[in-house]
Amino acid sequence: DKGERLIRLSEIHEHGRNAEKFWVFKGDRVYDITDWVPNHPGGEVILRAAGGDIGVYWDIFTIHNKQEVYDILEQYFIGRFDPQDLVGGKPPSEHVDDPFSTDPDRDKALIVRSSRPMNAETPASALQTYLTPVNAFYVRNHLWVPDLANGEGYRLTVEMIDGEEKQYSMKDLRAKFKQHTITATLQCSEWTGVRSRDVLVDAGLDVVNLDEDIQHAQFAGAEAYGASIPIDKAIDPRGDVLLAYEMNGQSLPRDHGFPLRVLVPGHVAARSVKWVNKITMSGEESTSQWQQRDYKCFGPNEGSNPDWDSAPAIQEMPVQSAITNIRRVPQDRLNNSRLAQVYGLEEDAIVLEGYAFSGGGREIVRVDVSADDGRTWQQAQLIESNEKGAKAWSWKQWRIALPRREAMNYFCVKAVEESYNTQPETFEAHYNFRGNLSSGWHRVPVPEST
Ligand code: MTE
Ligand code: MO
Repeated sequence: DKGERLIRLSEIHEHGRNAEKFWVFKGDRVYDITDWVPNHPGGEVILRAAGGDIGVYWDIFTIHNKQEVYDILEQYFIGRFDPQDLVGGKPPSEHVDDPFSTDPDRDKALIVRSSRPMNAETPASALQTYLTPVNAFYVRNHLWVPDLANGEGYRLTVEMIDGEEKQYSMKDLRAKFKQHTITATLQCSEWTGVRSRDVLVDAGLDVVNLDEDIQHAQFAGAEAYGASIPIDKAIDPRGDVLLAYEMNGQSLPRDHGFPLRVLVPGHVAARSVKWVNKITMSGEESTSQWQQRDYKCFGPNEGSNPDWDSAPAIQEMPVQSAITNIRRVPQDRLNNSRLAQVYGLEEDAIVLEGYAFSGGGREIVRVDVSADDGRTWQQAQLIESNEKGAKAWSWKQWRIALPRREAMNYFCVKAVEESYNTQPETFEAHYNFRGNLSSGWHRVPVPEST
């Protein structure tokens, strides 16, 4: 195209991560991405590419290979690569180390949604047990898994509001503080470690006369992730915030934060920072993308460009429930089963199973199930569990048997927690473009085969 600015490679190199403006190229097109950096869903990690070829990073972070991402980049077009700098008609290739090359191997049972970064779901079959097995536990990484060898060189730094710092090795944490185990749902697992409260007190925090300037505990992960929680939660002896080094009684796997992660029970899992290497007492929330942007919620009408700053970061989770299993039990197999007795069934039945959960340690007190699209309801049996921790940090599993002939189009479930909060009837009513906190009644079509 005539009239397009031609840009020398040396000029692009001058707009690296320490410059005022950040330039990148892709193919022979050059972009000034300065204004995009604060909006980048992956945070400031994008600055790795500043001053060079962003294409090689997209080959690594393959999540970018889609039209909406190309469209965003195009908005920042400033000119073309000067033909003087082309080699064989192409921009010179640049080599970057692939940070994902040392990611751990994963269990084949996981349902992989993206592999770089790794995002993988627990298969429904692994949700039947109360404690989800470690190998089937969902993985949610925003970046790569940091390679921290055997954890021996690992240090946790705690910074007070006056800048005073104290460091802990894994040995220090294990030797110095009382060990605690809690059962908590990210989906669901048991977590062992030491209390953040104990470490903060040891590092010099006066929890009795708390400095009013301290409002948040910020956590930094060893790759580049970060998030924060209100200080009250971090120091509440019954808040059970752990610096965890074990999961279901075994050492944390690398994907889940080896050697140390924060575990903030009752809060959105985004605050449970993995590979945590720094805790900072602060008047402010974490400035990370994941605190300021992604994990917030909006009204159905607010569209995809909402007022991010006025919405609070998601912390405690709302009440939610789901159906995970549906099976038909013919009358002759009901015999005198306890479920059949509880529900007074003497005919073909459908047994439904699932879970219910609420944040903030608020216990699930009731689970209502409907076989007729939400017209009439019955209460499911809540299954007892031996959960550990000061409050109800973990899901409740439930089970119900219903007469088969009552099944209409949909099975529905909704849960009620101890503050009598319950779930909205429809997803439409609280749809938001982030898709966050979608806690409407879970509806599952009545399967043909039942
Ligand atoms: N911590 C770091 N350092 N990096 C991350 O990408 N992802 C967060 C949180 N902590 C993340 C992190 C999010 S959004 C979730 S849902 C949980 O980790 C997932 O934990 P899991 O992978 O152990 O299931
Ligand atoms: Mo998450």
